Amino acid sequence: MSRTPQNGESSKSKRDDDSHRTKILVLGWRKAGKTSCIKTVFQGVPTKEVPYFGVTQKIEKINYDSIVPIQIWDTPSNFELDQLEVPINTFSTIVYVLDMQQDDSYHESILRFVHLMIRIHLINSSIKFHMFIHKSEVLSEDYRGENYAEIQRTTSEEIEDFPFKSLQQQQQGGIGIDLEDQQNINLIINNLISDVRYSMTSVHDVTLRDAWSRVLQGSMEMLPAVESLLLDFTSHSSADNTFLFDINSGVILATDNRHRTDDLSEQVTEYLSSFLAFRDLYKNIRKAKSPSNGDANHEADKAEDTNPDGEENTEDDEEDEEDEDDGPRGWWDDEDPDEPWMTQSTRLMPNTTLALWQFTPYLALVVLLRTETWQARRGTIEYNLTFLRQGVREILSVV
Ligand SMILES: Nc1nc2c(ncn2[C@@H]2O[C@H](COP(=O)(O)OP(=O)(O)O)[C@@H](O)[C@H]2O)c(=O)[nH]1
Ligand SMILES: [Mg+2]
Repeated sequence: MSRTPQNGESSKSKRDDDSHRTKILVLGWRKAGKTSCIKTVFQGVPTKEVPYFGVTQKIEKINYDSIVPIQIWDTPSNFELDQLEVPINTFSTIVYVLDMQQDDSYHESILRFVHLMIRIHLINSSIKFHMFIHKSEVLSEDYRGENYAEIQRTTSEEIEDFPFKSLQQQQQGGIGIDLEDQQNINLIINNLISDVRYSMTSVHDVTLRDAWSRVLQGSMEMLPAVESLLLDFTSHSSADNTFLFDINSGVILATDNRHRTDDLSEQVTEYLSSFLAFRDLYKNIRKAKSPSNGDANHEADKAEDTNPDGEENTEDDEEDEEDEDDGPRGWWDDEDPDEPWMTQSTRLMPNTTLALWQFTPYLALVVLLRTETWQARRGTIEYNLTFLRQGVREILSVV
């Protein structure tokens, strides 16, 4: 799956150039579920195939094109940081997967996480850490909550107890921080404890998408700008909440953050995935304009785009000139502004309606609002949507 038509067909050199991708390194014990966490969400592999994944033999890089292009590195068993062929600075986030049902061995896994985290943090303190406390559906609800809290508590304790001074000798002070100084150590401890994020996950429910949503949002530099556009849209449209989704993975990329709760996000994520089960029915909207299918669609669109089409022109021209080694193209390069959007609305309860628009080929906007607002103001809302779309486009084009 791919946002970028150029990845599919036109240029091998672009496909090989990963420098623009935000990189996420996935680590963890063998059989913790690393490959499952990645493939079920970003490669659309059905959950029932999870038990049949082979053991990952070598680092595998999974490219995924969303609001930002990302690359997730899946690692094999017994992976050591020294085996990385790139500096650790290459990564924006480390996701550590821990199998929560293995309560006899998870202390060992936590120790490893803490060790990795501290080593990496001392090289680059802006790298983010996120622990997926995985396979949660296996445990009973009570036991699950207990384990979850226990794992977080142990992680914090192990960070506090870490023998920082041993690293000072090992690295001969090369990290530029004096680890003999307890004040420095306290600062590092506090930063790590407060920055590390935890999510309880399972491939069998929506929690995994939610966890990825936090990871992706954490690595999106433009997130605050997109959020404020969504907030603006929500209030101008008298809606309650707005969510921007990545269609193919079903991951929320941004929300207006108003009165939002995790429960609400989960429900909306569930809604989107059940709705998307019907997505083939909606594809025809696109096909009506460009007669080809699937990825080939983009090729056809590109050919159409070479016709002058008003305001799109300047950007297209620029892109065409540097077609050889230009940066990544955005979704807007292939979109037809006159094309109708896929849209759908559901009355959930007498008073609440959920409306969805396909916002770009890769993004969907889900709006939660009062049914009477929907009935009275649909036109205004769709009018506001045009501006929201334009705003998102502007943000993405400067990144
Ligand atoms: N119960 C349960 N099992 C899972 C889950 N995710 C993965 N598994 C199982 O864990 C095992 C190892 O998964 P895999 O993704 O290959 O782990 P990796 O070695 O860390 O890449 C497989 O047998 C999966 O079926 C989950 O959410 N719940
Ligand atoms: Mg694996």
